[in-house]
Amino acid sequence: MSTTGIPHSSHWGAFRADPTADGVRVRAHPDDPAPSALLRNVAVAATPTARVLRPHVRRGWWEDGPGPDERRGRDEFLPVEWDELLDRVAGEYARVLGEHGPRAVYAGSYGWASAGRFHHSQSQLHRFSHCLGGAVRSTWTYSHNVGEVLMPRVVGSQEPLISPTAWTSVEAATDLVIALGGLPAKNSEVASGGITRHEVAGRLRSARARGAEFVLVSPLRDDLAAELDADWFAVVPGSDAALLLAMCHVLLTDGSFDAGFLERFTAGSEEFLASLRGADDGVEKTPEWAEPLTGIAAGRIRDLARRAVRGRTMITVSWSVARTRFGEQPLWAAVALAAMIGQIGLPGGGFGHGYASTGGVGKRAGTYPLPTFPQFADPLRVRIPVARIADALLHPGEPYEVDGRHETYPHLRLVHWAGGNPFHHHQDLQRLQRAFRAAETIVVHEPFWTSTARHADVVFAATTTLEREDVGAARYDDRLIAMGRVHEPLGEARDDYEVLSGLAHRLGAGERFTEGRTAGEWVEHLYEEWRTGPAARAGITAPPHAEFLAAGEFRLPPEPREKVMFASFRADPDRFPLRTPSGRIELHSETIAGFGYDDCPGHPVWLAPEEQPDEEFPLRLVANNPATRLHSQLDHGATSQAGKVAGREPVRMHARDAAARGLADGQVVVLRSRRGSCLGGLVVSDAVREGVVQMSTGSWFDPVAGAAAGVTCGYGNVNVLTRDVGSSRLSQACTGQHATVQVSAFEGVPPRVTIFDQPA
Ligand code: PGD
Repeated sequence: MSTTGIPHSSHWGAFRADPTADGVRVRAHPDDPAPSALLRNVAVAATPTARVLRPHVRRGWWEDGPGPDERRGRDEFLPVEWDELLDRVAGEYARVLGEHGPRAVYAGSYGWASAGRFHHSQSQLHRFSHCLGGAVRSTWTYSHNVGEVLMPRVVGSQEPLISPTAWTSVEAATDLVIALGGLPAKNSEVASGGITRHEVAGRLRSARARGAEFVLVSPLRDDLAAELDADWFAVVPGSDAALLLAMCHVLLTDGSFDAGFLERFTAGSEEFLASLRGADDGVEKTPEWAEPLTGIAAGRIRDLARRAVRGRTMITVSWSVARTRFGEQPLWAAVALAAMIGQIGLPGGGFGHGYASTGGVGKRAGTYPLPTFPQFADPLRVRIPVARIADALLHPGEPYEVDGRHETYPHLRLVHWAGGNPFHHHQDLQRLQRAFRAAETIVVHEPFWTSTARHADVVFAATTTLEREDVGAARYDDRLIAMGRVHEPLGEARDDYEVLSGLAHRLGAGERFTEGRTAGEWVEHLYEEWRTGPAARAGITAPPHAEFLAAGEFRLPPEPREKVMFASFRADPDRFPLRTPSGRIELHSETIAGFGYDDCPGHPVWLAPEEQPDEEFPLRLVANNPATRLHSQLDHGATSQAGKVAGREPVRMHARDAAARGLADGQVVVLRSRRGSCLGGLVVSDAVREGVVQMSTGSWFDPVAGAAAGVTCGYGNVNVLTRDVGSSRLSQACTGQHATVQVSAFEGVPPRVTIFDQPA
C-alpha cells in the first residue's frame, strides 16, 4: 500500500486521504483494480456544507416539552450547548423509561452508517440501550428482508444471500448465467463495512472471455455491463415469478428436468409440479400464459428454459427483485427452477440471491472472525420488522402477523436514531411524516442535515469517519484497515460514542457503557482482543496494534477453501441435511402453508401486485439503488451532483413514452403517484423498457422546495411516490422497488433546492 496519506475506508472502498487547506484529497487503495467513482463524494464531508456543526433542538420541543406534534419537520431549530441538551435528553429518557418502560423506546435505528468496527452507530446505540434495560429494535433489513425470512424456511439458512457459491466458481465453471435483476456494476461497488478490491466486473469479464453466456432479465438494459453481450429479456417489472414458473413448466412438459434431484434433495415437488399443471387455480403455467404478464414472447421463454438445461447454469436473483410486493415468489420460484435443473451443489451451478447486489456477495466465504464491539445481551428482545416502522408509530397496540406469528405493535414514544436516514429509505414519506409526528420525542445523531435530522426534535452533531480513528474490517473483505483521523471534527461535532457516554453517565449507566475507556482506547482494545483471542484461535498471526497502525493495514490469509453452496448436502443429504423440517429443499413448505397466508401460500405461485397501471398512473416505476452515491450518503458530493439533470434526480424514460407526453431530454418533469409527487430531470433512454420509468433512491427529501413547486419533494426523492406496504404477511419486507406513476412536464421556474442549506 502507498506509504503516504492516512489510511481510511468506506463502504465503497479503502483509500488514503490527505488533508488539504480546504478539505481533503482522496486516493483509491493501490490494490483496487476498479476503484469506485463514489470516492469522489468523500471530499465534501470535510466541508461545512450541509453539516450539523452544533447540537440543535426543535423550538416546539424545547419550549413546550415532548408530545405528538404537527410542527415536527416544519419548526425552527435552535443551536444549544452540549451539556444542556444532554441533560434534557437524559431527563426525557428517565421520564419515558420510568412511566412506560423500555417498550416505549425505539432504538432500532436501521441504516448503513459508516465503515469502522468501533464507531458503528447502530452497535453503539444498541449497547447503550442494552445498558438501560433494552429498547424495541428492528429485525431484518431493507436490503434483503424477503430472503432473510424465506430462505431459512426453504433451504434452512440464509446462505444464498450471505455466502452463495463463490464468484471464482462462476468464473471457472458456469456456461449460462440467468440474472434476474441483473448484476449491476453500480451495486457491486459497495459492500457494508468496507471493501479493498472491487473484483466483480473483472470476474464477469473473464467468465465471458471463457465462453460463459449471460441472460439479463430486467426492465433496465444497463443492469448488466454491455461488454457481457447479454441476451436482454426486458420483463415487465414485478413479473419474474411468472417467467420462472413458465420455464419450470417447459422443463416439466419436455421431461427434461432432473427427476432424480427432486426425489433425493427436495420435499414437496409433487405439490409444486401439480401447481404448474394448474392444480391450485386450473391454469397451466405455460409460456403462453406468462407472455402477457411478462411482456416476453412465449417462444423466447421456451428457448431460455431449454438453454438452461444444456450446460452448467447459475440463476441469480438480485435483492431488488424481492424488494417488491409478493417478493417471496420470484426468489422461491428461482430455487424451484434451479432444483428442476438439478445443479444445486455443483461448481458454477444452482442459484444465488444477491450476486452483485453488493460487492461482497460471492467474494469470499467470510469465515474468519473480525474485531467486534460488544453490545451485551438485549434484555427486552422486542423486535418489529424493519420496514414496518411507520405502522408501529401510527398504530400502537394493533395486531399484525409475520412469519407465522401474531404480534402487537408496541407504543413507541421515544425514537432514537443513529446512522440511518428513514426519510430516504422508507416508503411513502408523507405517511412517515405523520408517523414521526405521532411520537413524543425523536432524537437523531447525524453529521448532516438530512431530512431525518430535520424531522427530529433533538439533533446531535455527529462526526464523520474522517474525524475519528477506527479499525476497518468487513465480512467479505480480506483486509483490516487502520483507519486514521484525517482532520479535526468540524464545529462542535462529537462521536456517537461520546454522546452516548454522556447520556449513559447521566442515566447511571456510564461505567457499564464505557468500561472506563476512551474511544481511542476502545479501538486498540478491540484490535488486541481480536488479535490475541479469536484471530489467534483461527490460526491468524496478526501484528500488535502499534505495528498494525504503522503498516496501515493487515491482510488476512487466503480463505482455506473454495465455496460451492450446498456441496456437502449434495454429496450426502442424510449426513448433511438442510435445517428445514424435511432436511431437504422445500419446494412446498407445510410450515408456510400452515400459516394460511393468501399473500404467500405453501409453494411458489404467481400473484399479481394490487397496484397495476391505469389511466391515471399508467407507467411502472422502478425505484432502484443509485449509481452515483451509496443510498442517500453524500448526495451533495461531486459524483452525485454530476449525475443530476437540471439539478434534480434523473428520471429515465423510453423515447416513445416521452414523445407521447411531449417531453424532451433534460427537462424538469413532475412524477405523481397515489402517495405524492416530486420533481425530476428527464433522461430519454432506450435502456429502459417502454412503459417503465426509472428513478433511483437517495436524493434528499426537500419538502420546502416541494412546496414552492406545488409537489411533495422539489428535488427528487423517489420514496414520496412508493407504497408503504409489506411484501406479504410472511416477511413484511420493504416493497419500495416498484410503484405506478404518471410523468408530465413541470410548468414554471423550478425552485431552488434547499435541502443542503443550514435549517432556519
Ligand atoms: P443511508 O443513506 O446509507 O441509507 O437506507 P439507509 O438509511 O442505510 O443512511 C445512512 C445515514 O447514516 C446517512 O444519513 C449518514 O449521514 C449517516 N451516518 C453515516 N455515518 C454515521 C456516523 O458515524 N454516525 C451517525 N450518527 N450517522 C452516520 C438504505 C436502505 O434504503 C436500503 S439498505 C435499501 S437496500 C433500500 N432500497 C430501496 C429501494 O430499492 N427502493 C426504494 N424505493 N427504497 C429503498 N430504501 C432502502
